[in-house]
Amino acid sequence: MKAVLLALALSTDALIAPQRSFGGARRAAKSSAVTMSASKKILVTIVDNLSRRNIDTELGCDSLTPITHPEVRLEAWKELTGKTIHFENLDVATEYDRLELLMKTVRPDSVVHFAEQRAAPYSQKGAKQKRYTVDNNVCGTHNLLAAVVEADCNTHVVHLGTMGVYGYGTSGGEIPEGYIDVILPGGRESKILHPAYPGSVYHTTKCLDALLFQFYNKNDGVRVTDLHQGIVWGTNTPLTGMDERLTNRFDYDGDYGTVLNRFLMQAALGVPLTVYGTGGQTRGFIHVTDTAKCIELAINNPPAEGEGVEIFNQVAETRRVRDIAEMISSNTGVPARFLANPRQEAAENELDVSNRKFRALGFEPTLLNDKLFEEVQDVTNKYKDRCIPTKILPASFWNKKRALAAEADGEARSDIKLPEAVASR
Ligand code: USQ
Repeated sequence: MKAVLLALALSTDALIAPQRSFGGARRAAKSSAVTMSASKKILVTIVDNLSRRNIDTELGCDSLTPITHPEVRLEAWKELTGKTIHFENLDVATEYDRLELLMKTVRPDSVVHFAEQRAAPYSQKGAKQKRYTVDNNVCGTHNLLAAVVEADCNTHVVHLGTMGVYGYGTSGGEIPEGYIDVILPGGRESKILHPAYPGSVYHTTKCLDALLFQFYNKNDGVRVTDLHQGIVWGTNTPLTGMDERLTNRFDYDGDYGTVLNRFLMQAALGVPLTVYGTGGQTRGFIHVTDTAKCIELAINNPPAEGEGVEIFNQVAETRRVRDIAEMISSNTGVPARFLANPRQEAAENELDVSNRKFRALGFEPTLLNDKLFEEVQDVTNKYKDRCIPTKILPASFWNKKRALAAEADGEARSDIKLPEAVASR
């Protein structure tokens, strides 16, 4: 039996490939374990327009880890595994006809949709980046759904969403996986999508995606799994770690670097840790290897025909930003520096997230730990000469008030630099 997996890539430069052959589990009833039936052959196609590389040029920055050309990555994969991954250079958001043809030709069982601009700060940089994020993300998702319907291929769409759709106010209770039971006026009971409360243009596009999924699911029966993912940390998975040519991106800059990776990298270089505001923001975290495992679980457990959109919270644990900074500081001796927050966000929030559905499918979360921290710091040490220190400071501001606050914070900002000894080497 042959299964086809299409990965629409933009936000990652990772090779998207399942870690083992997986069964064609159709989840007839909600099962409590991953169903692995007879192994089947997986054909993987990556669809990518390489736009993340163009954004590097725009920002004058690059991944700390060197990223090879797609051809080199695919050759390395073939050399190491004997397997071929097909590559299609296609812009999902603008080349609809080619996408539809691809869907009709390949007829994939599953599509993993990563093809979105993924950085909240970049999406707040200015009108150009706001418009690009909306155009790219919303049109890309819509084109994919329309193409699934036109190709009549019954493809299961697995989408990388975000925890940020729920917002980060303190809700006073646990955030469920996607849906909440409500009592409408008149005492009517209903189950609805959790209210959307995005904190950036980027997060807003993921809320809009959720509505598109709801509509195409209701109208055309498209099967969708939306993964509300927390902040990813770490560098490689066991597969991308096999060879330097397969290495994942490691973004450390103020626009694309995510908080934990930034702190680990700053600590490795001796740069004070850039805590925004009071550091009282609580967020969900997940290691990159767990991300890959969760996607595999999602592919293996598609919703049954006629079921609503499946939503999982792809989060291992929640942590407060200043607690993470403290943990890294006490391990490394590198101090934290509290900067005026460039973002319009709650200074302090609690966050209690359910991931019970994912755990029931077999997800065993990797928690923040020193051994994995060391692995990230080894990678940062190896490539530290590629770091452009001026790119570490936050460079996008949510609004004028936040930009002015940063200007007034000149002294703290001027501390964010390499220690003399390292800088003069
Ligand atoms: N932060 C700092 N210092 C830094 C960087 C960030 O204090 O140097 C703070 C931010 O103010 C924010 C928190 O750390 O409160 C998280 O920021 P982040 O840049 O790590 O994550 P975020 O912008 O929320 O976005 C990232 C990914 C996005 C994903 C999202 C998951 O870029 O693709 O959807 O994490 S979540 O945050 O759960 O919505």
